[in-house]
Amino acid sequence: MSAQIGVTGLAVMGANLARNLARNGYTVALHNRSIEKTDALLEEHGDEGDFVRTETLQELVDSLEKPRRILIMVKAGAPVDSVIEQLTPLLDPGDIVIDGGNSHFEHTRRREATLAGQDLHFVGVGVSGGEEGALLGPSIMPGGSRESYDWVGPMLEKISAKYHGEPCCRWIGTDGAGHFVKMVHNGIEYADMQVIGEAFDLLRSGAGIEPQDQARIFSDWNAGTLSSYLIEITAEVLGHTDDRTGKPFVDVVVDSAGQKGTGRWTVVSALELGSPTSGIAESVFARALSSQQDQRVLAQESLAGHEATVELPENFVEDVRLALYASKLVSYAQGIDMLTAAAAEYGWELKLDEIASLWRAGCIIRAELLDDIMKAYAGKDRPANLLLAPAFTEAIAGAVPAWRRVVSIAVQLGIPVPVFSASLAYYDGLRRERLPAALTQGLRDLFGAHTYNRVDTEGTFHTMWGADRSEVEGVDTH
Ligand code: NBP
Repeated sequence: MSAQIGVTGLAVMGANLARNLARNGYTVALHNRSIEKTDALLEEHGDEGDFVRTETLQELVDSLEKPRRILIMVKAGAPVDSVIEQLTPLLDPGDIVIDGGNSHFEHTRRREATLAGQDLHFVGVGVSGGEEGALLGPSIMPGGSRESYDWVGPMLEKISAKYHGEPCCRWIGTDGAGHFVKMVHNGIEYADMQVIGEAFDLLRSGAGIEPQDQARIFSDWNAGTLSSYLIEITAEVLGHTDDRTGKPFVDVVVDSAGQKGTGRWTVVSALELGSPTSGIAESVFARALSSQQDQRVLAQESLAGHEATVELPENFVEDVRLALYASKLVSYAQGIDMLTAAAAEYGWELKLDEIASLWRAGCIIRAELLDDIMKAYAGKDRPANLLLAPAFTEAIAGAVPAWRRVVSIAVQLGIPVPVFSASLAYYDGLRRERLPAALTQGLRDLFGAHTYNRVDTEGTFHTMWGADRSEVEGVDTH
C-alpha cells in the first residue's frame, strides 16, 4: 500500500498531525529519527487509521505515492536543515517537502530557493493551535509555490480547523509567507496575553477584585465583543484553586513569563520593516522584565513609587474592559500593518481578509473580532489601517474615554500597563496632525546635515547652521 503522505518527526506535534491525517482517511507513512516514537505512536493509536511504519528515510520515501509529500515536524533550526539534506538526494523532481514547524521565515525563504533549484517544492507551513489543535484541527498557514498548494492544499484544508464549515487553511503566498504570517500571529498572541494580564493587574491591585471574582468577570466579557479563546481560558485559570495550598492558582505560580522566541522574531522583523509595532514589542519586553527577578527584588526595596490616592470611577470594571478591547484592536492593527509592509518588501500578495479568516478557529488568537476584521478587508475599499475601517473607527471611539481614564489611573497608582499605554500612544500618534518629528528632522539637519522637506514647497533643503543660517536647496541626502 502506498502512503499518501509521510511524516518525519513524531514528537507531540508530528504525532498529532499524523493521527489527524489518518483520522481523515489518508494513509500516513511514519518516520522518526529514533524508532521508539514511531512504535509508541503505532502501539497507542495505530488503530485510528492507515499507517505505514518506516525505519529509515529511504523506507519513508519508498513508501510514498508520487509526487511524494513529506511533512517534516522536527525541532526548528538546524534539525530541519539536517533532515532536508538527508532527504533531498532520495527524492524525484516535483516531490514536495513540507516544513510544519515553527521555522523562521527567512530560513524558509532560503530553503525554498535551494529546493526550487533542485526541482523540488518546499512548503513552509505555519501551524497554530498547539498539541490539541494539531490533533483536532489547527489553523494552517501554508507558503510556497501556488503549484505545490494544488498537491498539499486539499489535505491541509481537510485536517484544519473549521469555522462554520470553512477550513482555516488558505494558501498564503510564496516562499516564507506562511511562516511570516504564523510569526505575526504569535506576536499578536503575546500582545493579547499581555493586555489580559494588565486588565487582571488593574482589577486586582487597583480595585481589589480577587481572582475567583475576576474569573466571573472574564466569563462575562467572553460573552461580548471580547469573546475569544484567550479570554475564555483566562476565566478558567483565574477560577482555579491550588490543591496544595488552597490559594488562587495564579498566586502560587512564579511571575516570570517564558518565551520561545517567535514574539522576539516579530519585533525584530517589525524593526527591519519600519512597522510601528509598539504594542507587540511592549508585550515581549514585559516578559523580559518579568524574567529579571534579581533586579526586581532589589528595586522593590529601593525604588520609590510615590503613588497617588485615586478614587476609582464607579464603572471601573467596564472601563478596563474597554481599555483592553481598544489595546487589543491596536495590536491587531499593528500586526496587519506588518503584514502589509512585508508583502511590499518580499513580493507577497497577502490577502488580509483570508488571513483573518483562517485565524477564526483552531489557533490561540481565535476571536469573534476576527470575523469583523475579515469583513473589513473583504471589500474593494481596503482601509489603510485597521482602525480606519468604519466599524473599528466607531468601536474604538467609544472606548477612548475609558481607555484614557484607565491609563491615567494606572500611572497614578504605579501599576505598569505597557501595552495599554503604548497602544494609546500609537492611537494618538496616528491621529495627530503634526508630530514632533519635525523637530527631530531639524536636529538631524543641524548635527548631521541630513536635510529636510518643507511643508510649503517640494524639494530637499539644508540650513547652513554653522554659518549664516541661510537655506540651500537640492543637497544630497546622507
Ligand atoms: P520538538 O520541537 O520537541 O522536536 C522533537 C522532534 O525533533 C523529535 O521527533 C526529534 O527526534 C526530532 N529531532 C531533533 Br530534536 N533533532 C533532530 C535531527 N537532527 N534530525 C532528525 N530529527 C530530529 O517537537 P514538537 O514539540 O512536536 O514540535 C515540532 C515543531 O512544531 C517545532 O518546530 C515546534 O516549534 C513546532 N510547534 C510546536 C507547537 C507545540 O505546541 N509544541 C505548536 C506549534 C508548532 P528524536 O525523537 O529522535 O529525538
